[in-house]
Amino acid sequence: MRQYLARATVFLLLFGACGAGEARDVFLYRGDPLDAAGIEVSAWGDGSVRESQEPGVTGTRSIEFNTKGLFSGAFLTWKNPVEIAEPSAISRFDYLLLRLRFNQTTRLGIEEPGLAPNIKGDYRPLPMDYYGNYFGEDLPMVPKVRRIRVILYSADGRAVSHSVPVVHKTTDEDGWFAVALPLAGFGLTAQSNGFPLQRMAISADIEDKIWIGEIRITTDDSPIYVDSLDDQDVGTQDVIVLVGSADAGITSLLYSWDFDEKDGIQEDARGRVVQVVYRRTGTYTVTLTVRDPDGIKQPASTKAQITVN
Ligand SMILES: [Ca+2]
Repeated sequence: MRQYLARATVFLLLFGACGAGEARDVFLYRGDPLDAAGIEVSAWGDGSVRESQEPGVTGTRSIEFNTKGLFSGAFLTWKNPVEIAEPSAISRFDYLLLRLRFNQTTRLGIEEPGLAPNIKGDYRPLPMDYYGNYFGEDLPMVPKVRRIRVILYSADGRAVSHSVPVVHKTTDEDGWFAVALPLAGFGLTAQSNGFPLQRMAISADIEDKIWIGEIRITTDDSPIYVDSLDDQDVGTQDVIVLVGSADAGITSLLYSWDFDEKDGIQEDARGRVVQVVYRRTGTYTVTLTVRDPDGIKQPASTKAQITVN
């Protein structure tokens, strides 16, 4: 009963703060002309930025910027600061959601092991002849950019920064990718006394041209769901390609694989698509664990049996 009352109170608070029971949504940019939106853009470092006539997600315009790395891109400045972390409204499931379109895309492949965030955006193609359920052409096109970095500046002189991996999933039909950075990842919580956003800097880990179609604060508490993997019978020396699939709303996800449960769960490979060769016969349990980089949500995992004959 106590728990019920507490939940009811939270519900009322949220209801009161958001009105009409809607999810918390604070729009910062929705594709309107920049003049009308009260936004000014300027280059960050050796990046460049301009208003584009390319339609945004819902509006008639978008913001086009060029980045050459994590310290190069665009500044967006709001003439009237927008409160994004109102203490009575903010939750740990609040995200800064960017809808982005990338100039350079590539076929999803196998991640390079030990990938550093700012080295390169290449995926290794799948082996031509491998044992598995997927063929290369079924894999989605994904941005070459692997990481987006954002710095937020408040009207009262604070600056907070964060970066997230770009999610490896398909776009909407117009090619927009959702890239969501949790406010908690910026250190913004109910204890932050709000955050009147005045300026934002945005960059990416590799050189690219990127369009911003929408920017908003939104809530996403949908849990991480991992699709089950199929058991497989293979031979020794077969190259097995495993493709993970998971969903958690707009949240970026990291895929971590262990190829043999018998010696415990380690990270033998990472990424949505991985390859493994078993050299000895036997039965192996593969474990895929999916988590969000900021640990906002509960990790989820699934297992499959690989029988090597
Ligand atoms: Ca293991």
